[in-house]
Amino acid sequence: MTTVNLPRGRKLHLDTPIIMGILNVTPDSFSDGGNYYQTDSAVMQAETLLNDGATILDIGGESTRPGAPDVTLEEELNRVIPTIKAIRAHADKELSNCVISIDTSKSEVMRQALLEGADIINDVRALQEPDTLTVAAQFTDIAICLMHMQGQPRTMQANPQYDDLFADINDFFQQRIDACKSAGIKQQQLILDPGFGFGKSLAHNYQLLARFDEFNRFNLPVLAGLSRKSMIGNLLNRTTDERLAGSLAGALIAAQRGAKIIRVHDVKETADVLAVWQACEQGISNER
Ligand code: 7PJ
Repeated sequence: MTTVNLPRGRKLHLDTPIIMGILNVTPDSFSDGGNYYQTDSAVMQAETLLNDGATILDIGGESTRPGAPDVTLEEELNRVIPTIKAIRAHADKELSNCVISIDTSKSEVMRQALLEGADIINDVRALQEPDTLTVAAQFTDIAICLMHMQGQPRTMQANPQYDDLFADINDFFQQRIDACKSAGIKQQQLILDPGFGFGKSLAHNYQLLARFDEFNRFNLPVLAGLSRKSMIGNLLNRTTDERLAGSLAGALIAAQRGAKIIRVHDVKETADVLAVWQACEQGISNER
């Protein structure tokens, strides 16, 4: 469980939590304002995220922010494929060899991204869209993040309701794990994510955070993504660019409750927080 194999013989070491840095290549991304639409600036941003301490770059061309417009296949490809190509072709080896995750729900975006060297599929729709299971099964040693969402991005925050929040999410995970296995994907390739903010009320989100460790029952790595989300903003009454401290608190709590991958915008600050926590853990074990 602590190591996940990736293409080209590489591995993700998850003994301690690692950081997935968000690289949005969208003109309407709510927190970056679409600053990285151009490939050049996306590559520069990729370099910064890695230097700041990210292990994975999560490249996304579709905004799944509540109410965001749908993106056509062509548009999404035009955003993410040139970015992946430019990173893989870069002279800086640390950059060209980095672990790339493709944040998409479309099978053709997955296919082209994986052909260009993406290592991880990060799908907020958990491989439920047409042909996605088939495409994912065709690539050896990729990792796949299956995220839970209730409803669809456009309407999911209208009135989310659950009979039993944890049972519903765990049932969903089991069903998607089974679907992946039936398609020929190995269980060890999978990462789970309860999906903060995706069809969840403020109360639901904090229940998830409080009992995040319950998702460890599958013996698969669990990812936490709450960076700058409304669960921080609505709790604190903060605009998107005032959510750093709240996001850091959330990241630390998730990590302490077993999250192995922390998906964030603010990589440098999150790396500092995790390093202080890890030093403390070391201090505790050195005392024994
Ligand atoms: C998540 C994501 C998340 C995973 C987004 C945002 C919205 N992928 N993609 N988990 N959120 N796996 O970053 O605010 O929570 S897009």
